[in-house]
Amino acid sequence: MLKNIWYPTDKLFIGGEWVSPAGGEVLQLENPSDGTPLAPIARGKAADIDAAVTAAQAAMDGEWGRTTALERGRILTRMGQLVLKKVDELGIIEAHDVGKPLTQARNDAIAMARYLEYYGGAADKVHGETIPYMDGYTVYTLREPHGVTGHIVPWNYPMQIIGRSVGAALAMGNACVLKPAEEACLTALGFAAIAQEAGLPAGALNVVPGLGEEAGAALSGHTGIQHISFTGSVGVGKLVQAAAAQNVIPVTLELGGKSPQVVFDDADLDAALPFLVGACIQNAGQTCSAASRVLIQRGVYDKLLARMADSYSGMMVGPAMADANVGPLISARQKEIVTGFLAQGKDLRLAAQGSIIEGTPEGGHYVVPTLFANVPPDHPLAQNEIFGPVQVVIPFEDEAEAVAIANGTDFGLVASVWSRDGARQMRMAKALKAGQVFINNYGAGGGVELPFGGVGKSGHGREKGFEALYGFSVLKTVAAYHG
Ligand code: TXE
Repeated sequence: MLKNIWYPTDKLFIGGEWVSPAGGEVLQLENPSDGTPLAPIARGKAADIDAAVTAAQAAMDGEWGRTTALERGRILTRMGQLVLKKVDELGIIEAHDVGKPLTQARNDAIAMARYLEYYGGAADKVHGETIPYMDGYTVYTLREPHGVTGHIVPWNYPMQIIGRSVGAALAMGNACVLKPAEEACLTALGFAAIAQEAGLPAGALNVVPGLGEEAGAALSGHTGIQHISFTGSVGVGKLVQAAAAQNVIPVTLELGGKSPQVVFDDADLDAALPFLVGACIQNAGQTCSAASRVLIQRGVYDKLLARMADSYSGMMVGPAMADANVGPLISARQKEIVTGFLAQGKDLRLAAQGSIIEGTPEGGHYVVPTLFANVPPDHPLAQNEIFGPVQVVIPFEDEAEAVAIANGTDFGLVASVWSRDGARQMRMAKALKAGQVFINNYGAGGGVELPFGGVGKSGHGREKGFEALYGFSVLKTVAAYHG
């Protein structure tokens, strides 16, 4: 059991209060590092989602709806400052709950604080415009909140995803109902405690943990929400979009990918190497933007593959609190998915694998980082999101082939290009099918300012940056005739 949590973990946060779920049931969280029970959480269901949506609507009609943009920004800024004060606590909680190495978990808390700082600063800087029109008219636009927004988040980066999605929605004046993942939701509840301490008016944020098919489905199909933001699997994303369609509300879907890094013969290989490996292995490969495919031009293929293999051979897997390179996967189920993919790779050339730290608990969900070479682009391991520490390397001859392979999956989240040739960089940036393309880097440090989202089965809509604020608001046109 995890000690030193300063807020209740087996309650829902609705209307500014910690309450028990209507059905009185709990679910048990597990520590992925050793498989032991971590904490009981509330099993929220449809009735609780209903109560949360009602509380959010009441907030829109009450104090929160009257809160000025300036004040919303100040509250978010205070929330960010409180998160920063609690970075150590939140990092430890997340490391236990998600299983990610402590340093990565701590960095997630810092990122959440940064989202709150950014959206706090932006809250009073989003505005409409005046439009020159026919004589006798004054026309202008207003940016208004949708109203009640639903947020269904996964377990892989709870703090970052809550920061970017709920942070932007609150900045625009929406009232939020957040359904965190049943596998990891402790920091979502911590976020509620921090909102309360920062003085966020009651009902502006409501947190209802529970199962996807119960609380999640109830939220996405609720007639009282005006927008839904979902991060998770493609299959559930389709269900969420279908449910939203019944109520004709907008949806933001962030569904993961099979992101490629494309390395040309003229690339700076020393600079590329840490990104090529690190961008896949971070969080044990359980990252929507994981660079799970590396495409290497023939001229440097053998040399670079050998260096990547060396990195893999040195990688250590261990419990989150041991702060190894790679932690466990989130659950036995996720481990089963990943080992199933590894079994499909039996026919492939195994380039290298990492190893497990001695003394690592048997009950944890560990998979050693695995690198496959010479993988055919249409192989299942080169086509499917594995969501584990598994990377495939694919050779290519020329630019045209690189583009065809890179674009040859159903996904389109992130891509990167490694080359010293400026014209090629520009051609590739245009040709790659992805929501974001990085040139001679991967992820650009994850800056909160950079809009983020996918094309194809990676989803639609943009989070992060200013773009998210437009997504979490509605444009109203006002045309006044005054003669
Ligand atoms: O995702 P789910 P899972 C991918 C990744 C992974 C796979 C399965 O490939 O292997 O999805 O992971 C809620 N209505 N990603 O099973 O089920 C659920 O409670 C409404 C990529 O964890 O999509 C949780 O809060 N909501 C991804 C959230 O959806 C429902 C991150 C995500 O769970 C629901 C996670 C329903 N019927 C997984 N069913 C990324 N883009 O980063 C579940 N949920």
